[in-house]
Amino acid sequence: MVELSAAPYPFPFEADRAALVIIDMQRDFLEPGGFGAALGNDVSRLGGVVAPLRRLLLAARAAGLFVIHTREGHRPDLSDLPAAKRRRGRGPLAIGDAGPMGRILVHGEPGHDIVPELAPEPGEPVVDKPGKGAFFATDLDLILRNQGVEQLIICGVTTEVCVNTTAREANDRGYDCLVLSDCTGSYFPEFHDQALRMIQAQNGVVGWVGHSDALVAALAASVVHIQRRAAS
Ligand code: TIU
Repeated sequence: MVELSAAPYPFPFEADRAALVIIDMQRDFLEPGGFGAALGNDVSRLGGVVAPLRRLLLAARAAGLFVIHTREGHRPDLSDLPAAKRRRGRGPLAIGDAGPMGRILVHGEPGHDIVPELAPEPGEPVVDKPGKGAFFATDLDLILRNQGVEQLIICGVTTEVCVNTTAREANDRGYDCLVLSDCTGSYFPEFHDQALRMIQAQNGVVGWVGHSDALVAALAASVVHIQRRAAS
């Protein structure tokens, strides 16, 4: 166990019980012409997350930490898209409409892909999620429990929407969550700050907030490849 600097108090990191969960680092949220832009957002605000998250991802792979990616999106026939989700927030383009990166937030389209810098490697599960939370209507919980995971390092976008929803879902399911401030991002800086405050408030009512520097250092210092415990 390594104590990582975090708020509201150090996070007791146990690498063999932990997973790095990377939320929705998709072109649809980070690049012009996708879902984020269709909602009226300045997508350039998320760009700063890629470099620190890539550094962490490479450190996690080198150390053997379990890595899992999520993607928000829908079936091409939109049968898993609630009518309310399609109606709400629609700008010039709605979910399922054709845009410059293909149909907005639809499986298999270029915009649905994870950005190349963070592309999943073999052995890293990719969970497709129709909602904001990564546990809703997915097999994420099953995958994590099968791997003996009890701690989640949560990164990705956006801090107050899919990251926060996922942290809350995970917290209620009994996982300890560490959310990394520099590896999460929002279209709204004030929402990013407040979302992180909400997680750590009340002595960690949802979890911990830390920085990737501490985790990267801990992973780099691990002399042996992490031996993950399989669930018994
Ligand atoms: N709109 C917004 O900030 N986020 C989303 O719709 N999805 C995710 O956060 N992934």
